[in-house]
Amino acid sequence: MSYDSDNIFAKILRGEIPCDKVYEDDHVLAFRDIQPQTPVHVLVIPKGGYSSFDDFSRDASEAEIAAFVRAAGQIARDLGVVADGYRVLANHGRDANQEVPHFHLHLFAGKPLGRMIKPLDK
Ligand code: DGP
Repeated sequence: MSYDSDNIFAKILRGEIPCDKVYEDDHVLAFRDIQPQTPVHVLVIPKGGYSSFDDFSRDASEAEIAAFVRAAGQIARDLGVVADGYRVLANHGRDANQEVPHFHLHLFAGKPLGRMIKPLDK
């Protein structure tokens, strides 16, 4: 899908709407999810215009990808969630219920998170 620069995270990046920022560098912004699903629920996004993990993994530069991965790990350390554990997750497309078409990693922590997905019915 082509990138929609009117999406809500593009507006956050342009400073048109506020966010509860937890981290920023040249390539990455991270802020708290507006509808947290866990006590710690942070969204990590690249500053570049990528719609999902699909085009980010294909088109982003090595520097953007490295910065993104390094930042996600650093954010978890800064939030103090490494010892108890955390989960990172990215939704792409319809079957994953991606709502915002700007690539983002969810970082969930702060309570036992259970199994990742339900087992398939046998
Ligand atoms: P996803 O389904 O993976 O596209 O998740 C999108 C997440 O974005 C969802 O958990 C709610 C969050 N979200 C939507 N709009 C806003 C907003 O304006 N501000 C913040 N901080 N989070 C938002």
